Amino acid sequence: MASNPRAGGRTLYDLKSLDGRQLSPFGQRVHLALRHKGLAVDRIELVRFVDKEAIAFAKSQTVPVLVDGDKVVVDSWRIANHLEETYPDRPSLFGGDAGRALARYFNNWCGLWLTPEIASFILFDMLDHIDEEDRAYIRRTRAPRFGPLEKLNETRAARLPAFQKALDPLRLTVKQNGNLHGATPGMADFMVAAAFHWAEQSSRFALLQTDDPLYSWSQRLNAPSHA
Ligand SMILES: N[C@@H](CCC(=O)N[C@@H](CS)C(=O)NCC(=O)O)C(=O)O
Repeated sequence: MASNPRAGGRTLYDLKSLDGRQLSPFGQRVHLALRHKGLAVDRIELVRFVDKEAIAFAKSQTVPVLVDGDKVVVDSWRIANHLEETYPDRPSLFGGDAGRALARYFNNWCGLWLTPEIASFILFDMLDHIDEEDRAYIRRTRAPRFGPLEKLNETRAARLPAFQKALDPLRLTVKQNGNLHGATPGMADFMVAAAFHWAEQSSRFALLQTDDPLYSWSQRLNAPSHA
């Protein structure tokens, strides 16, 4: 956590789309965490993928970056921890240390599996919502991992059933608990649901059938005001 020379209020640096879409799953999870805690954002600074100088003050190459008073916090997991520690009297994101430890699993699962997996279905379509320079940047930086992005769309329908099947443990848990965290959603829910929100914002390709319990759960959590 660095100290911020331009301190004051609460500012969130998030990804910019051409048309006001939420194109960062990591930004969206911070929005959900802030809302859960009842904390407002004074300013949202939208930056393109290529606008690295806009977040250089935070020594970061990625968004989200939260400036909260005189604190600069980089990385959504760290932001969640910062919010939990700084605002302990607000509704909890983790429900204690054990909940935080288990939520870390979901942070890793999202980072290592869910987000790249979802990207393989929607990344090519996401190019429609970013400008020319960002498009070139995404193509160049994602090709080593995904290959040519248009090829992904040729195989995605055939890959979908395996993806949906891999969500069975998540689906069953949500069915049994209501949310991952139980009756009240917490950070694990926000991290996972935000990834589905990103997919919806980026592409018309449906990852979940509308009768899937994960669909209604994700819609509820990402809705402008969720229970
Ligand atoms: N672990 C980071 C990941 C953040 C991340 O990957 N952000 C993407 C946007 S969704 C980004 O800024 N990418 C910039 C780039 O690819 O150069 C977090 O949880 O905040």
